Amino acid sequence: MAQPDTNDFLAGVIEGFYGPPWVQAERLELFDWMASWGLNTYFYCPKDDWKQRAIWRQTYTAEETSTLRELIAACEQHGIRFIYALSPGLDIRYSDPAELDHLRLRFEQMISLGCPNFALLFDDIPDRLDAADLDRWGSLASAQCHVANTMAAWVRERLPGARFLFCPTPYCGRMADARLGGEDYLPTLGRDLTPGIDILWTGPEIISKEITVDHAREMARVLRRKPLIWDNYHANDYDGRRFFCGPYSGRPRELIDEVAGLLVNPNCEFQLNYVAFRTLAEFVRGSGPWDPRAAYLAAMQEWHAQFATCGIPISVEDLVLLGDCYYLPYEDGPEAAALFQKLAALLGSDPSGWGGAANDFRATAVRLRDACARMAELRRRPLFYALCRRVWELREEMDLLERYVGTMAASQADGSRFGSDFHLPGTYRGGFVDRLQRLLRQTPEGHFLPAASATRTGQASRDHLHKDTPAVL
Ligand code: GDL
Repeated sequence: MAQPDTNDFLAGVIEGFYGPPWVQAERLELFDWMASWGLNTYFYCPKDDWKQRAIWRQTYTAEETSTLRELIAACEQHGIRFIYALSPGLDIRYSDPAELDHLRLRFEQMISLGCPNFALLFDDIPDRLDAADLDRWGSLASAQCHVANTMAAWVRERLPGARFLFCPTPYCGRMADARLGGEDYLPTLGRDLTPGIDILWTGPEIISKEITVDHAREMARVLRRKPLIWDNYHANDYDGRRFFCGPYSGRPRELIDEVAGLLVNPNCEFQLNYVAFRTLAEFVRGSGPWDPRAAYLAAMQEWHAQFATCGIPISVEDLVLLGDCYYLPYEDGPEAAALFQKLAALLGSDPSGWGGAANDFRATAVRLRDACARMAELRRRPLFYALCRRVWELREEMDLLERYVGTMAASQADGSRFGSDFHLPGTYRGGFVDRLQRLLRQTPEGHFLPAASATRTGQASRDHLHKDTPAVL
């Protein structure tokens, strides 16, 4: 298998999520990590840098340009390729020449700061054209190709070696199947987008569990170039309760030969991305079959150095147990999976038959609860701040469940009589959103059903709903 020794293969990080962009100190730390691990690309496109997307026509202020200049220079010093993107798709009028002037103005501003590479992104926008655009271009794909080809040519006149990236409106298999962007969007792109412009692609899904060689080859055929993977596997902007510190996985090493690069768009919280980046670097630089668990355990050993506390130390074993609870979107780590299985087995059976299994569960639950609590003692405060809201919740659940199992095992009493003064209705699992979430349930196949229909055969389900809808907020 050819290794991406040449700098042509893009391997690195996209700052491309929704929510607060990273701060400069985090980006500078990122570049140190990347340079020492051999990741070569940083792609700047935070969705909520509002001049990137919401008010893309406005140029940067002096203060903003100085931040960007510093960022570009830091990349250069670290031997990292800096790519800058604009996302004009929310309201661009493709057939209005003044819009191209706005794009040129911004790119000009970025070139003056030393920016070497550019991108135009058309993800997450309305997939329709106004009447003038429809009349002029006939399709969204043609309109976008016109803008991207014009801008790529303009950039390359000034920077002949520049890389130019394009993100389509349908950017994953599911969107393409749903004909987002109109009939033949992707074939039109393949045909009309200037060769040499890279096309970003997230795989079969927005958050792809797997990206196979066959999938990449099929996309290369349609797009007439190897896709450049925008990998959302570790992104957590869509769910504020989770983060993902599992290994880069679900992609075989052979994929490297089939794509123009692998760029990960990770957790919003910079501090929580150590394992994501470290294992990506290992994936890209190593050879032979990929062993995600081994890569995870090795990365956790390293990340552990950042978990020094001002109190009782956190062991690597405890960190792995905690990390396993926040593993990957479709997968718990094995230790979290085992803990869940044990608990589910206990709760599904009569306490009189629990025997040693109760104490077994309780020992792990206490370990996990205490590891969560100890995060408050981390010396690296930004790491604690990134973790605290999430591990607070896990700690609460572990505490409750451990006491529940303990009480039941001791008294072998009826479960409904167990109460916790720390978990009262309205404050525990309270809130409007939580109640909304319980009204609709999702089947494993992805269909949504009213929660009441789960047991619609009787009144029981409706009673259950009323019980779950506390008067206290
Ligand atoms: C997306 C967005 C991305 C976001 C991610 C995860 C692309 C091309 N765009 O659809 O900005 O962070 O999902 O929510 O992936």
